[in-house]
Amino acid sequence: MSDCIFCKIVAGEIPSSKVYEDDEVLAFHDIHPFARVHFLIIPKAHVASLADCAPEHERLLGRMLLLAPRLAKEQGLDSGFKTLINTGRGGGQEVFHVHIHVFGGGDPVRRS
Ligand code: DGP
Repeated sequence: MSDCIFCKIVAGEIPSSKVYEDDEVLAFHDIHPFARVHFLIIPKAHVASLADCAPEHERLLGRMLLLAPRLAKEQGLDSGFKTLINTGRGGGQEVFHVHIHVFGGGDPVRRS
């Protein structure tokens, strides 16, 4: 989608601090971290939110979720981490390209 910030990151039109990339998934550090380590896992293909995912996205969502512990460990979150998926305006979603927040480190993180 031409006006989607995360699609622009996928396309390399906006720089990002990359954590992981394969042909379907990209992970990069959040620009406004709320923990010592905070990155986002996104699909490269545009899907607006979790509520817009369909059965065809099941495998992709599973892949994204399974990447969380692996990448968290690689980022030094050895003792654990939090995951968050904001969905819809009422769910606090600001960027309408589905993403998993993965964050932790430092003091315990309480944001829900
Ligand atoms: P959410 O509220 O779940 O939609 O969170 C969107 C997150 O995306 C927010 O924590 C800040 C992050 N973000 C927004 N724009 C950019 C950007 O251009 N680059 C990066 N790295 N992160 C961004």
